[in-house]
Amino acid sequence: MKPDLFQAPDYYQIDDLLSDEHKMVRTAARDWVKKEVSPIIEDAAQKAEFPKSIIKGLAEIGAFGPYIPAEYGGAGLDQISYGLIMQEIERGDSGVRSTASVQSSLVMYPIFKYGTEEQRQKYLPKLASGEWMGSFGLTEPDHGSNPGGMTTNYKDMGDHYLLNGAKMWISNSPFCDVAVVWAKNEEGRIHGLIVERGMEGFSTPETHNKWSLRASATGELIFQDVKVPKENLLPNKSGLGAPLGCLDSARYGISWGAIGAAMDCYDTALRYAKERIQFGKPIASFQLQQKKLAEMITEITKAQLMALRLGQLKNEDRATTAQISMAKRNNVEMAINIAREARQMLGGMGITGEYSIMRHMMNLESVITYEGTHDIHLLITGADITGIPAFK
Ligand code: TGC
Ligand code: FAD
Repeated sequence: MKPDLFQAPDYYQIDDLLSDEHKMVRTAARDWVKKEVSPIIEDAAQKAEFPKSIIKGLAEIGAFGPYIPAEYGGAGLDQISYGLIMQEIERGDSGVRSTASVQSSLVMYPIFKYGTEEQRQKYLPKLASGEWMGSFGLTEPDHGSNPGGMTTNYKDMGDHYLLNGAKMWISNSPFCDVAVVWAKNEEGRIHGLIVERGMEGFSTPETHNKWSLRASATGELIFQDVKVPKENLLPNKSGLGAPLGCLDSARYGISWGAIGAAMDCYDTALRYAKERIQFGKPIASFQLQQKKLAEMITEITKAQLMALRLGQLKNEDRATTAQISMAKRNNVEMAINIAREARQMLGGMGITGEYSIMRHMMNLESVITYEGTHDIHLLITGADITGIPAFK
């Protein structure tokens, strides 16, 4: 792969709206991605392997629990810093950002928000340092967009719970130490349970043959009469709103992350267009190529402003689920469109692993599907503005 010459676009001087701490956090993440992710990520994606060697570095830049308080090992940062870290990581690769999103928003967040003090003390510091890795089991083979229909269930056996069922498409599952699993009790109410690797009847087979997010490990979570200790139930919230609350946090991070992927594609295409000569001129001198670049930077700038405003609202605890859906949907679509245009600008070189664009483009097919599909987010906006949910 070519050396990482990335220069971040900031067309509207949005940096002026960031604090010194925001910029410091972003610089640390950006430098780390250049040094530790860019040199290895193409190879990892080609081999379809999650590069476990980066776990320690992810922890060191605060990517595991950026907004979890320091007393539990988190970085104690605000929501804009969290967004900026996700942006920089996804600039390197969406699969690496996925690992950080799951660990932070889908594993640490529910334990912090819905767990007991004992659970926080036991799990959060180890998850923040990367000593333990987590996964989040909501989706099932027959229940993806409609998680409320889940059939994974547990029974109260007196001194423990007995868990049965299966989850599918689970990021980090093949190597996770703990899984936050959503299951129905005997009354059909959804609760979160912390399942640990090594519990009898719990297995995590890997899903192979992916053309997308190849540097992220995806798999199943299978529960066959797993005895889960009673103290592993998350007691402080139940119902579908509990997992959906975690998704709000992860989707918010993705709305920033997608900007990173888009910036990388734009920056690569801009540099290439200025250097590539055809018909005796750089291709950047042709109007059709300038149109592509001008539209890319316009869309990136709009997405940056949207994410920043959403971050301000999140910092004030005022961001709604529907606002988050709009940003996730808009920014991921923006990124995938830019990846497709940028790939064309590189001609034949665009399909090779010499450049990051094709990898981003394929990754973004997962990003536009997980954490709620593009269609589902549109319907969330539709339900919000009309008051009429059109899901069912
Ligand atoms: P609905 O009737 O709308 O809601 C059920 C209950 O939940 C409450 N609620 C929320 N609570 C907190 N936060 C939210 N964001 C909430 N949204 C809804 C709601 O008030 C209600 O509460 P109550 O007390 O009245 O029962 O539910 P529905 O069944 O009609 O579904 C709505 C829909 C379709 C929007 C929802 O199911 C949905 O978002 N589906 C998409 C599923 C999804 O996003 N799955 C993601 C799985 S995780 C993943 O993909 C990780 S990828 C790895 C990575 O991040 O990198
Ligand atoms: P379906 O729900 O079957 O949807 C198929 C199509 O139908 C979509 O286009 C959808 O938009 C459309 N559709 C569905 N319902 C409606 C409707 N009411 N109206 C209009 N159109 C509709 N899940 C986890 O729990 N944890 C994870 O860590 C995780 N990681 C993932 C990693 C990867 C790489 C991928 C690909 C997925 C991951 N997922 C994870 C699962 C992901 O959240 C689901 O794939 C997603 O929610 C969609 O579910 P589905 O694939 O079953 O598609």
